[in-house]
Amino acid sequence: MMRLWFERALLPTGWADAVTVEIANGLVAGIAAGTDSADADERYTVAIPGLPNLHSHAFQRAMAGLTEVRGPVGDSFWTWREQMYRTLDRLDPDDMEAIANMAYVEMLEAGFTRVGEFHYVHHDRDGSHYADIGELAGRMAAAAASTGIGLTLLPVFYAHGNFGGQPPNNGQRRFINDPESFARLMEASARALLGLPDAVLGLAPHSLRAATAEEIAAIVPLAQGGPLHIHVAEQTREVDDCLAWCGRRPVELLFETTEVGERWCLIHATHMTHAETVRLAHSGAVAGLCPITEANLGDGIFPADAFVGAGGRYGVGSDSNVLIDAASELRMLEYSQRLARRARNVMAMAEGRSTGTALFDAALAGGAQALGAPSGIAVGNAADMVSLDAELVGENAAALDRWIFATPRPAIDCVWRRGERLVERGVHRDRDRVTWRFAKLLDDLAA
Ligand code: NGQ
Ligand code: ZN
Repeated sequence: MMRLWFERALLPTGWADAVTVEIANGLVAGIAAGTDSADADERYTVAIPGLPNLHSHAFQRAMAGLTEVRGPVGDSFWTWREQMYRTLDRLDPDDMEAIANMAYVEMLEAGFTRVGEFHYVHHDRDGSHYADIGELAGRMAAAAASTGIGLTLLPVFYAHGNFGGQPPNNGQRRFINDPESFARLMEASARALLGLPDAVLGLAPHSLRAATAEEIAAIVPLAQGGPLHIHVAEQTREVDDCLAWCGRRPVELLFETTEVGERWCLIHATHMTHAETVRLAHSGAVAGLCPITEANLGDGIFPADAFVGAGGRYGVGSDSNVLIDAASELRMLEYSQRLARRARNVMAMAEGRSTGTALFDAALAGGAQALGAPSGIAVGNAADMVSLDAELVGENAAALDRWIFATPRPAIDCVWRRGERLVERGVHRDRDRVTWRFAKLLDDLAA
């Protein structure tokens, strides 16, 4: 049994003072407020729960900052995707693991304690299957094991290049499965997670472009009750292509062909009519928002006020990992709403409510639902916690608002996963080793 003491801690009931957290076997075993610090093993200032990062493509961290130079014509999401496919053509399993290690170290340093890895690169560089079809899934699990981040692995089903079952293009060859090979991939992925204490296995049809409704129906039972994720309506071209093919919009089509409920997480869902927005909100599914990536790729702005006003649930993800930072995701989400609506404190939703607290609470609960693992500092939950630098964020109720909106440099001091302190003074214990390997890989890619 270990005891940590905090001057202030954000508990499910709100802020509490002089809090002792008891930890046993990686779980929170007891919480008491108004306690004496003398009995504690270690003392800290401000504690908040670790945040779930509900959507990541770890390998894309290798191209962060390398796609910001203008090309010959009309730079867009689709030209970025071509660059992404070209990067991918060169990565082998060791590279994939090294990049994931880097991304996961940065996630932990940023206050994310669990990641939903939307894992869609499965095959060798020529498209042939590895001897173990779960080779690369295993590399994601290995990166989670060595860095210590919690993992919800979402093996991705990808079979087509666009709506209507069109054939995939050459850049997509490493992603492709049919339902039969995907079933083997799911078995291999379950094996890869065996050594990880609280790993969760779900699955993800990549998008309605890459999977038909029939295929989605065929693979969903393989999740055995686990989380189900899908990209949807991120770009207006996707909406136009869907309308041209079937006369319906992507979110509409998904609801018509699939039973969408609380196990589902719809990534982006940027372009929805009001009716679609309300339908998604009422379904109980989570909207997986990736505000920094959506801005970076020029996707558009999610109709957050209508969605949350209708009771919609959301969480945040770092997606392309162009910048890994929990506070910045929440800030970007609020600021995009302010800019679009020429208003302030949009996501607070109620008079007297702090915007930072509303954003954080929603992302904590939505992320937990989407990743199939509870969050928050509560008895029985994994002891996944973050301490903030009290000098930067202060110690009053405004700490979350200051952390999200008003802190000029990283405010994270320590991060614990299952009670183990992985980050100290803002630095992960493996940072040097992981960074060295990652820098070498970037040099090789540039050569
Ligand atoms: C992905 N990324 O699968 O990595 C996608 C782009 C696609 C984002 N949606 C590719 N941000 O959607 O076809
Ligand atoms: Zn994505």
